[in-house]
Order: sequence, then structure tokens, then C-alpha cells
Amino acid sequence: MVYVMSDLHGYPLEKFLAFLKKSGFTEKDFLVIIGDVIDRGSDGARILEWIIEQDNVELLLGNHELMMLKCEFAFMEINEGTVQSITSEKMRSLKNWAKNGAEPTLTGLSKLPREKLLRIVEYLKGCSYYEDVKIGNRRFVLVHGGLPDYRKGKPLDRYDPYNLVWHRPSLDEVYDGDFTVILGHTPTWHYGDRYKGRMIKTKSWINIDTGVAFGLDPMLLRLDDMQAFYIK
Ligand SMILES: [Mn+2]
Repeated sequence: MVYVMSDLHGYPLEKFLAFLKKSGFTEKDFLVIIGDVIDRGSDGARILEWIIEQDNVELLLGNHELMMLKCEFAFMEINEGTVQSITSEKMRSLKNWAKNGAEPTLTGLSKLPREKLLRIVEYLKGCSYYEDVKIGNRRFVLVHGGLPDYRKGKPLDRYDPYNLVWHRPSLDEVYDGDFTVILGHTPTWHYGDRYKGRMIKTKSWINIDTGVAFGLDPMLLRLDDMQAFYIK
């Protein structure tokens, strides 16, 4: 079966693995994480390390992974002693990432052997912005932020990648295609206290970012039977 989750934001790895197991996830299942496994919390680098070792787990890009990739120079060139130049553009990228909770991720990454760091960076460079999956007779589009400037029938590869990971749909945003969009990025409490820690299901999309970045726990959604799993 296919499970999805989003926005782990450095959630403690052992707690995350225990939650997966408790929800019935086994090596026969597949897990798609819809972006933002790093930053804010302590275990972002450990989660990345874990993901690259799994055959049945796929990470889609979130805005935080994109910010990390833009700062590749910070832990590659410096580590290697080959810093060519820190341009003002690089400084801006670093400042932006730092502002968004990069510190624990950088600390974790700096402890890894260089070879593993390289593997993680190469893995992230190969990640997709979205996944279009069919389960039974239902179609799902998995994407971190949503579908900005939605137009019916517009191929997914025609959307601006940057906006796919930064978009925040309003509750009444409608995607009138033959699919349900599963997204994260905007903690559900952002839409009102009554959604705090729970997923939001609209006619067109389901938001599964339960707010780990703000001290809450992640959730899992199993697409085959639409069963939702919560820690509490
Ligand atoms: Mn995000």
C-alpha cells in the first residue's frame, strides 16, 4: 500500500520510525514524503541519511530542500577547501536558509563523512517536484505546496517549480481535474484553530502538514483506503 506524509522538519528519527511501524507500514509498502524533511528540528540530516538507504521511500522536493541545494557551496566547497568566491548571491541564499531554520540541518550534515554528504546532495538533485499516482481507480497528485495558477488540463511539468513548493492555497481553491492533490507546506492550524494537528480535506485537495515545524506531531495517510494515522 502507499502511504504519504509531509513536513517532518527534523522530527526525531526514532519517533518517526516507531510511528511508521505502529501504523502498519512494512517493507512491502511504499512511502512518499512530500517535502521538507529538514530544518527547524534536530534530525533532518539523519532523516535524509535514512531515506537514501530505503528502496521503498521516495522524497519529493519541498522549499527547504531547495534552499539547502542552493547552499550546496556551504558544506561542499568549504569542506573541500576550494571556496572559489562567496558572492553576495551565495550570502543571500545562506542568509535565507538560516532564517528558515537551517542550523540543526547544517550541524547534522557537518558530522557526516564527505562521501555520504555527496550521496545526499546527489539524491536531492534527482528528486521530483511532484508525483502523479494512480491507486485503484483514483488519481492523486502529490506536491509540496499545491498547484499555483491552476488551469484544467495543464500538464504538471508546465507549472513553475518554484511556485509548486511555495504555494499556499486558500481553503476554497479548486482543482477541477480527475485527481486529488495531496500537499503539505502550510501547517493546517494556519487555516484555523479547529484544524490544529489534523489534516484538512477539501473537494480538491488534502493538506497533511500537521505542524511538526511548530512542535506538533506528523501524520500518515494511506492512499489505498484513505485511512489517516495520528500519533495522538
Ligand atoms: Mn514547506
